[in-house]
Amino acid sequence: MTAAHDARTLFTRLTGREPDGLWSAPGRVNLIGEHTDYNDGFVLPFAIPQRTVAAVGRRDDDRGRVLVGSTFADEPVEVGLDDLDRLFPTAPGSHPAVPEWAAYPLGVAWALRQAAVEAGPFGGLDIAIASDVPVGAGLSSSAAIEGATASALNELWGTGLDGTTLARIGRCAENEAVGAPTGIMDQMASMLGRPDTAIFLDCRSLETQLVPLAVAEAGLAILVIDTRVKHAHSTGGYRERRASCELGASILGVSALRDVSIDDLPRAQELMDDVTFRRVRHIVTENQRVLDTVRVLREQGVRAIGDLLLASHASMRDDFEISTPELDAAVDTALAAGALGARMTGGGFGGAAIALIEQDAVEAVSDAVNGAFAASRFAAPLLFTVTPSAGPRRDA
Ligand code: GAF
Repeated sequence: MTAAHDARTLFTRLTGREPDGLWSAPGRVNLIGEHTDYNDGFVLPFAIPQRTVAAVGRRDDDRGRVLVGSTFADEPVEVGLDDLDRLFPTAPGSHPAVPEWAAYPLGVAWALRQAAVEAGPFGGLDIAIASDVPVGAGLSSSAAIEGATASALNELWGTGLDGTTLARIGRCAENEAVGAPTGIMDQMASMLGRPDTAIFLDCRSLETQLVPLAVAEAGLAILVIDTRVKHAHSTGGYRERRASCELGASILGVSALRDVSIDDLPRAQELMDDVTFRRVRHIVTENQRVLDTVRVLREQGVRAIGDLLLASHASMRDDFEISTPELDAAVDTALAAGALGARMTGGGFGGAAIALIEQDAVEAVSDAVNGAFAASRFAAPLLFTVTPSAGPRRDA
């Protein structure tokens, strides 16, 4: 894996020694269930083979400092462990006090110390990060950084926390250190990933069920179409969508849209403006589509979920309005070239789409998508297939 090599090389360059170990965690694709997580709803993601690696070593000075460097950045950042409490939390809507890339691993160190105070004192660390997960592609490169860092610190600091607790720590870093108001789907997908399996997660209880997703066994492939239109969740549209959902829930008198059913939609339409209603309708119907997808996967297998993927995309395009011309072109072209289903995946406003296709159609669908993007003068997309893969691990 190139990320492992890059993380080790960077560590040695920064510190002049070898790391104590290498820990990695994967990015994710969300099969279905978008923007439902922060509405206490349902999601169905899986971990992908692309991983982020943290090369980490204990410091032998007594300064309790963290030095963090990354192949994303020119300069490493060094802070005292006690200074983390001064740097974070980041006020909602403002920028972190350290470069944003560094707020992910440093935010994990901060949140982990808070969650396991009794396990201290905590020694200083040097951390070098490298990633094979494309950044800004809607594939959770940020959750992969958080998962790799949390796994390393959990072992080196002897805190012994479980995967769900480490996912909560990752989300805390994302919300309170980076300042991105995201849900917990990505961290749970990264921490709990398993080969050939999707993670059905109830975002209210954090209960999970493993759903078999043996795509290759069914003669199929999942093609990722990264449009290379970068998105960020700390700003703009993501925050606005979340606020609309909260407004819709408060108008309906529920704590979260999870508590609204499809039968409630006519009443919702009478009570709120059209935009808020369409945001609500996306969440309510998307929750149902997740439940339907789990049932169809179990009863009929992966070949039968294509229409649910398409309905999800249409809802994100028309009701939630988080798609882009590039994502719509990716979905439409894949479908015209024979895909069983396709949808944008992740937070939207850029990033990637996925297409469920026959294994022997990868080249034809890829050619069609490349051709359509060139004809529309879009940037050339990045195309690759993914299989549901394992969660975090120690690599060396
Ligand atoms: C991003 C967020 F980080 C997730 O929590 C989730 O809301 C997703 O967008 C949309 O489903 O990945």
